[in-house]
Amino acid sequence: MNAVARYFFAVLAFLVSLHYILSFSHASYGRATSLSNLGLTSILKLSEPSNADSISNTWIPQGSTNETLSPDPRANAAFVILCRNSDLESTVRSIREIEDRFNRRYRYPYVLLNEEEFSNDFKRRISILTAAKVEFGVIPHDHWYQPDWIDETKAKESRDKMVEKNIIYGGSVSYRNMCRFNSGFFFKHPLMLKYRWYWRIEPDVHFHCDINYDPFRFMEDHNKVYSFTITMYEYEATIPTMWGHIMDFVKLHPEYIAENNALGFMLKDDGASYNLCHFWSNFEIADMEFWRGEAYTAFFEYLDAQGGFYYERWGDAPVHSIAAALFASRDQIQFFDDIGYEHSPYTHCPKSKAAWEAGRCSCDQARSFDYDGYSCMSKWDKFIEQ
Ligand SMILES: Nc1nc2c(ncn2[C@@H]2O[C@H](COP(=O)(O)OP(=O)(O)O)[C@@H](O)[C@H]2O)c(=O)[nH]1
Ligand SMILES: [Mg+2]
Repeated sequence: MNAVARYFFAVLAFLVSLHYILSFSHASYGRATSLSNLGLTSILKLSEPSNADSISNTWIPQGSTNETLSPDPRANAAFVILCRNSDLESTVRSIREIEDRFNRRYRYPYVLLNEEEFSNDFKRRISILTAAKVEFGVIPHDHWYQPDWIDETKAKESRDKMVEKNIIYGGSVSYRNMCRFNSGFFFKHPLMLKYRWYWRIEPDVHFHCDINYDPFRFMEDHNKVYSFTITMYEYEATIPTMWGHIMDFVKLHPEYIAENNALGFMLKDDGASYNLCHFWSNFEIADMEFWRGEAYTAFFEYLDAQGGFYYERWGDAPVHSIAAALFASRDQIQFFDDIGYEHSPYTHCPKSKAAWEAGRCSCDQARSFDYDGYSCMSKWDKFIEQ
């Protein structure tokens, strides 16, 4: 190498070293000369490592910064999803939506329950959807299957009659298992015992609006026990004797009835009978301490002993709803107008324009179920205003 070439390489080495020293020691110099600022990222089709996802997934407690992490202000809560392996795709869609609209900022855990083991593929496809903890549980046999003391001949006769009358799920035993499980057992599952609050989600439901606050915290801070987004009439043919049994229970246990309860919302004929209004329980955010408490435990055991989950087709929606109306005070029942929610065929879309805008809702307010003829919302409005 001649002297000129040696000189050229020495200068080049000096300049390269200087560039690296300045890049590390002076951030502004480093930024100014980075690939992206020189416009090279797109030309080279390089994607800069992005931390956007981890930033939006990082849950920062309100009122604090990353540097001053305060104790977790979240509620002791979880999502609970009852489903089968065959519900995989529809469960993926529901979780994807609640993550996008709410939970990627809060990371509340999920509990998925099934009467049989979830497959490895199911667990793999669900776990990838969220940064939150996901647990998969098998339901204990006696929490799910028809008890031995149910007279199967009588139960079958009733199912056959319901099929003749074209009553939805009239012939299904598994549907009855599901309704009884949701009424009296999900909150006793070992994976649920560590939680106080739950948010029930089903496969193939839709969350139409951003939820810009924590509904669990709202429930806890405002002393609520039960909440709903849709209320409607029950099919009378599925619960012909339920109300009579409930009134018998009330006579036996007047001590459990709450002051200022919401029963008036469900009465007709001057209080003589049930108007069939109930909260649609495929959406629920509620306090499991309420279901685990003395009043509801006695209530569920009493109803279960009548056999109506199998001799008729009692749904968990009227069971939960009437219990909430009896054992909670009316102001402990929360209607979440701002949670846009759809379970086919009905959608609740926020009535408030401000809520609809703040939630960037994808639902059409004009098509909300609230004031449909089959909805009990106007009854609730009137009741709550009294
Ligand atoms: N593991 C399990 N889940 C069920 C079964 N039947 C219903 N479910 C779940 O129970 C919930 C209600 O059932 P669904 O068919 O949606 O009833 P509908 O909403 O009343 O029409 C959903 O979360 C279903 O995934 C069943 O046999 N096994
Ligand atoms: Mg459903």
